[in-house]
Amino acid sequence: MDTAGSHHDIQSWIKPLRAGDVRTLARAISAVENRSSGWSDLLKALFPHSGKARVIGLTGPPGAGKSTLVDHLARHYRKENRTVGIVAVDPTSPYTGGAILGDRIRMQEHFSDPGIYIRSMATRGSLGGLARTTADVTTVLDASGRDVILIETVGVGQDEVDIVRLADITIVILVPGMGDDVQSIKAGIMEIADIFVINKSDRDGAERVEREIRALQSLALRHDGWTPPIVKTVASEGTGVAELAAAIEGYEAYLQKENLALKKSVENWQQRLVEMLRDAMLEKARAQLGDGNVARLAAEVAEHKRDPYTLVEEIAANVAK
Ligand SMILES: Nc1nc2c(ncn2[C@@H]2O[C@H](COP(=O)(O)OP(=O)(O)OP(=O)(O)O)[C@@H](O)[C@H]2O)c(=O)[nH]1
Ligand SMILES: [Mg+2]
Repeated sequence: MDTAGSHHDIQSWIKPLRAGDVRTLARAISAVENRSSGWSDLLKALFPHSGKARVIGLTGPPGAGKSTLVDHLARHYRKENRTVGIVAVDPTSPYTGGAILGDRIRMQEHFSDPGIYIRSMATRGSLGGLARTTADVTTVLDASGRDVILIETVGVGQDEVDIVRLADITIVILVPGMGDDVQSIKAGIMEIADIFVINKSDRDGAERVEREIRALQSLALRHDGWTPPIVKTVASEGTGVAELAAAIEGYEAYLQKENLALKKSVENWQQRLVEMLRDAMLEKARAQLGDGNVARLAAEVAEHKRDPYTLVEEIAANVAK
């Protein structure tokens, strides 16, 4: 495990990191991911240099072809001479640090190209929460000068909704043969899609998925007036990738024209600031109470010797001091 070390060490990272040094980048990401000492100083120093990257989130069910698509998109952006950072987040996996086989294989393929940096993250309940850690890692990549950041995450629950909220552009990947599953896909996922991809369109049923998406779209129009395009792909053959890249460009143009990127970012920060504040306050309260005392207080409440309302008020008042 890398440790960030002293404040002085961290300051010495800023320059190489901003110059795009990959080793420093890897170290900085580890420090942030592991919450090694000095992680917050690092982010404080890097934050002013972030905000330039285009962040694209890709989510969808397990095995939908997310990694394959990310891979093609990365190559596409490299051809345009843009540098790419890839964060593969698996909220369902208990493993962390490149334990995802498919991503390892790709990592080797791209090894010779420092213009593509890939990082895998996992472990639900990671320090500070997976969504927050992903956000912080994205900030590091952004500050290091990556032009495009692709965040891949498995679509299963709230965590990845939070994760894709980080993105400027969210791509939801569906596949044929999900039956009525499109209907049961969480409403949240439908709402966050800026672009739909029907991957594995070489299989039967792609048209049906398209019809289902259109039906759902007609029920709930987006408040910003954007109708998410539907792109059919066969990622394993690279088919439709150019169309997807064009759809991304189309949405980028729309964001710019309507000045929506900032608005989205404000909404995102509104939520993140509350979460960060909640975490900080809770941490302070825990530190003040001390470990054993929570159990003792819980026992007193359980035995009805104390009421929890007054107790929480008192603790909150102390934290605010
Ligand atoms: N037939 C077909 N197979 C595909 C297509 N795209 C990807 N695959 C295959 O589907 C499998 C899963 O692809 P991945 O890219 O790893 O999917 P993923 O969504 O990243 O998977 P997880 O990260 O494990 O959720 C691989 O064997 C791919 O080769 C496609 O368009 N058609
Ligand atoms: Mg994958």
